[in-house]
Amino acid sequence: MTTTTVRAVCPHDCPDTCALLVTVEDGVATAVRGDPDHPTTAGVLCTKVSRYTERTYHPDRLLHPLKRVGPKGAGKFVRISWDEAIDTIATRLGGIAATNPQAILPYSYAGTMGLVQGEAMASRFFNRLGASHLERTICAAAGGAGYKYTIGARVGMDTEQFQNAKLILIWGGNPIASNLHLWMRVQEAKRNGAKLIAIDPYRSLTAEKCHQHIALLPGTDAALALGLMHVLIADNLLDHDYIAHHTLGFEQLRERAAEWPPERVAEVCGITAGEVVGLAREYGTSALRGEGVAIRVNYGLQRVHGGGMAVRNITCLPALVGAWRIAAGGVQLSTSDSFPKNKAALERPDLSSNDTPVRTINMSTIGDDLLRDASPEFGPKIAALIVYNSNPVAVAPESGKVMQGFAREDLFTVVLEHFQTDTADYADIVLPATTQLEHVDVHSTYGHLYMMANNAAIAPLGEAKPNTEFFRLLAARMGFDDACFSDSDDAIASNAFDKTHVHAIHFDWNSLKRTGWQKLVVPDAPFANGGFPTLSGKCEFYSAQMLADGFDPLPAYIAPHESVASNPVLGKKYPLAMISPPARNFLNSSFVNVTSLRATEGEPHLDMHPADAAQRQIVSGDTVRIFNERGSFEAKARVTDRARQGLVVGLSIWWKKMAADGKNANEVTSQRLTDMAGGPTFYDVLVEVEKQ
Ligand SMILES: Nc1nc2c(c(=O)[nH]1)N[C@H]1C(S)=C(S)[C@@H](COP(=O)(O)OP(=O)(O)OC[C@H]3O[C@@H](n4cnc5c(=O)[nH]c(N)nc54)[C@H](O)[C@@H]3O)O[C@H]1N2
Ligand SMILES: Nc1nc2c(c(=O)[nH]1)N[C@H]1C(S)=C(S)[C@@H](COP(=O)(O)OP(=O)(O)OC[C@H]3O[C@@H](n4cnc5c(=O)[nH]c(N)nc54)[C@H](O)[C@@H]3O)O[C@H]1N2
Ligand code: SF4
Ligand SMILES: [Mo]
Repeated sequence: MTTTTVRAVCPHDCPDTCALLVTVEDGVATAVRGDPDHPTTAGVLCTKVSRYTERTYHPDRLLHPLKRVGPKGAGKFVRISWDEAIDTIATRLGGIAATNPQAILPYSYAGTMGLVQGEAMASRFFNRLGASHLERTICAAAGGAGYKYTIGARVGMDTEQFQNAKLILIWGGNPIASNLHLWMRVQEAKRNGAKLIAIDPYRSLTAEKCHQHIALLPGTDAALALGLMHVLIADNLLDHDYIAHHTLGFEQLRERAAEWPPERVAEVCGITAGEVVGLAREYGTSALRGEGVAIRVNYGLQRVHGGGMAVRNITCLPALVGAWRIAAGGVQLSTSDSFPKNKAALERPDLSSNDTPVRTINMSTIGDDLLRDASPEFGPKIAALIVYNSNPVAVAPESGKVMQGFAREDLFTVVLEHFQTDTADYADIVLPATTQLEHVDVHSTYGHLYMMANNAAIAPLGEAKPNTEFFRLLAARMGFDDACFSDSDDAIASNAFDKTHVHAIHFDWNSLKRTGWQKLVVPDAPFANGGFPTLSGKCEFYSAQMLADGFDPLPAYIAPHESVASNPVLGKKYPLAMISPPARNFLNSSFVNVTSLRATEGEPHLDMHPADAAQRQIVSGDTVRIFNERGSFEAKARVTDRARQGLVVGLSIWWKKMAADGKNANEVTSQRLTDMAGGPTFYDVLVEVEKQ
């Protein structure tokens, strides 16, 4: 027997992007471990990916191309050859493109975060074809925009510094479930005497392990941050020197913050004024003592109407108290802009023709957009969808409309997948894709600062092909003969980072493949001496750019679209706020079909407060129906004070076909968008719940 160890990378949409060691015995991957030498992975994987071989060799893996023979959604398919599949697709897309290529739309997200199997060959193809452009908003658009307006880029604290902090705010995130390797550092900080405070409407697995939990109403974080500014200013808990040298607009901010005394904040957030004052004083005094005060702000809090502004307001806090002065202080939303990705080389936007402006479709409104007819404003009706690295029928909001759109008989849909997902059931052609063990890739991350290389550990299973190979074959069949359509995956990877950029000056693909990972060249404390990547070079409390873009230039509060306070009429009918954050054993909708992981989650649950349950004669174990005007789904009630009163929580994202009623939480979520950047508002939802 020959046994080898192959260096790989976890491809999933998770900030941790772990370094993997894959054991291969006679061509079969038998174990996946975390690399003990990689500083953030530290030899530990989450339960999901330690079972990666179970997912890879799953008996339901798609191994051959398929074409649909039953009605859309019924999941009836027969095997065809790759040749027939590529011919059919080229013919259909060619016909549509002859009239208007913008009737063709890619739909993809982060099923793999790899820069090669993500938007490289795929984007080249769609650019060359002249297809509509997909705005990839579904996760992080609003928060990213709010963060960038304030400090210029998605750059922040290094995860490897959190263990040195003395006060850590876990704000709108549940790292035990979704950012395990940050949590390991936070635990180390706790052992060193740090205080941990969770800010979350739900007592998540993480919130219950923190010293303090502030359970505010969903969608009100922007007000809490304004209250903190108010107290910091009123109590003079400020780093005046840092403010003077490295920020813009403090005087205007002072006036704005004055409008937000703790009592007003308490009313809006559904917490006490004491909680606001206490949090501000701890934050300010700890920072002014020169201790590390760290904020891990996550995407949970920006899936609401004012999500962009909420992240912006929070991002102002470290500059007020000079937290950035030391490496263990500041804020981290995402590290992604630290990576100088070579987008032009990967995606080749220059292949687009300059004659027609490209139409943009927001992936968060795919339901409405699939149902829209041609018009001068909208452009052509969407006639073809190529789906890869995503499962929109399960994950996109207002699912009833998404399914109606996917069910259109006149829509031609191709799905590249590992499994027969809810989305694949609606495809005309399903193509088997390779998993991370079967292809090559290179990764940047959004939770640490290492460039990562993934080697192929095993040969593709069945007739599975990498996403890149599908687009190569299709490009060739459609007569696209540009040289870039012949690039190998290694050739694409070798240009992934801009070697002229100081952060990646040492990037060399062949050596990265051997070592597996390499840290970017970045300072430990990125803004110790200011130098923010904004136009002004400062942390912008006042943002002229925001004003130019039609926003309030100062931190503000934007109420949810749907809450009892902001929409009392709707609140009367549907008095409960619903959120559907990630379940620990799933990764979005990935892994729901891995039996051992699904068994741990059990079945779809709805956590509700005892008072809300009693009012509706609901007890734990009852099947309940959660509904509003958009739709309904069923879950098993869990009566618990983990959910604050007025809030229900359905951990997600279930495959619809694995739920008893064939539905999931997205039946009731809405397609209304965030204040900034067109993000979805998954956690800005009112519902009513009744016993079935
Ligand atoms: N196990 C697992 N890991 C994952 C994922 C997964 O599905 N499962 N998903 C991955 C993805 S795609 C992402 S984007 C990342 C980050 O994923 P996030 O979506 O940030 O998820 P969480 O870290 O679970 O944090 C969400 C937390 O925010 C809370 N929350 C909801 N609404 C509000 C609000 O209005 N205010 C505040 N303060 N809190 C609120 C929720 O109760 C929950 O505890 O995680 C990734 N990691
Ligand atoms: N109600 C509710 N809805 C949500 C959220 C929520 O918290 N609540 N979270 C939202 C967020 S943050 C996100 S990021 C989105 C995530 O939505 P998606 O990005 O769609 O994530 P997944 O559901 O994991 O689907 C990814 C699919 O890609 C496939 N895949 C993985 N690797 C490859 C590959 O190499 N090739 C191909 N062809 N396919 C591959 C997987 O098998 C999987 O089916 O969901 C959003 N939807
Ligand atoms: S899902 Fe996240 S924690 Fe789990 S192995 Fe992948 S990167 Fe690591
Ligand atoms: Mo996400």
